[in-house]
Amino acid sequence: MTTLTLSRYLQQKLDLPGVTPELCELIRQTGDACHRISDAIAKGALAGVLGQAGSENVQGEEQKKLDIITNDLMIAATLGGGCVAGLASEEMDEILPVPDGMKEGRYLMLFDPLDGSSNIDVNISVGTIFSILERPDGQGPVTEQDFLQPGNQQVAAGYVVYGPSTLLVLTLGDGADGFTLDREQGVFYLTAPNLQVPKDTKEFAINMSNMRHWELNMQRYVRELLEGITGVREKDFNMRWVASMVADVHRIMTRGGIFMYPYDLKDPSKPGKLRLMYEANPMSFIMEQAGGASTTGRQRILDVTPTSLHQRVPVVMGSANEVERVTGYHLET
Ligand code: P6P
Repeated sequence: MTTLTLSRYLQQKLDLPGVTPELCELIRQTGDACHRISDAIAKGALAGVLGQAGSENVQGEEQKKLDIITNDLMIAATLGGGCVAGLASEEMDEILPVPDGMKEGRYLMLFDPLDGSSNIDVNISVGTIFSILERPDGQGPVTEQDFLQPGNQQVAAGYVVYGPSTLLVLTLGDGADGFTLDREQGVFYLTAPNLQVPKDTKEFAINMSNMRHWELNMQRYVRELLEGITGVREKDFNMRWVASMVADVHRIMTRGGIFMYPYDLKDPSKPGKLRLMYEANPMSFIMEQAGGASTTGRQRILDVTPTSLHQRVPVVMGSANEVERVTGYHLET
């Protein structure tokens, strides 16, 4: 099977509006970082990279050693690469502008360097998520406000899932394509072109332990899934929950499903657990490009106007007909 490398694929995309050599170079740099991340994760305990780092991130979450290692790898591969004006990460309180003396590029990249890191110590799949925006016109150092663009402004987005194999799923706004890493060569090969999410599904993904904290209509919707043909639904459903968004969403990208981390009354100050800028937005862009849908339960996630870098949103994404059904439940706050 003569398969296309990521580099050749990107060259072929240059004729798309909005795809520039700089954007392609940034994606190549990110792919290189994810190759190194994959190697670090694969070594696990042998590299002394497991366990707690003894610090907390801006979310107040315990940081794993690999959270910091992977964040450093993403920065090392892109900050000085001439393609970005700045970076933002789940693991960093504030944005990271390109330092003086380094070449500034036209893009902003936001990322979750190790999504699902609570799974790393028990050897369950984790991932990297990245979102790429154009820097707004303007002079001087990039500011946090420059990053606060709605998801519909993304020029590219991708995730890498570190599982039995290391897979990259990427969109440049012209569909979503899957690549597999040849670890010996350090090359991503196109292995799943033009991903299409089935419009219907029999599989849902949610953390059921939070059920009592959901809005009543969300509780009703999930109860109906559990009741299957014994209730109002026309079929029975299966459930999966990996607790790594990248792994759960990749399964849906591959065979359909609906992923929900809904509005949660446990802590009204946090309307959901997942972060808009570097989890929900990139995954929603990819999902929509593959024919899926993604809402907060009330509105399209890509149309949410950001107010802060680490803000959270409720997420309902996956097979379009099922997402539409949930959103139609007129979830009341
Ligand atoms: P819970 C990982 O910590 C994460 O941000 C997502 O990757 C995942 O979908 C979710 O949180 C899991 O949350 O509450 O089930 O542990």
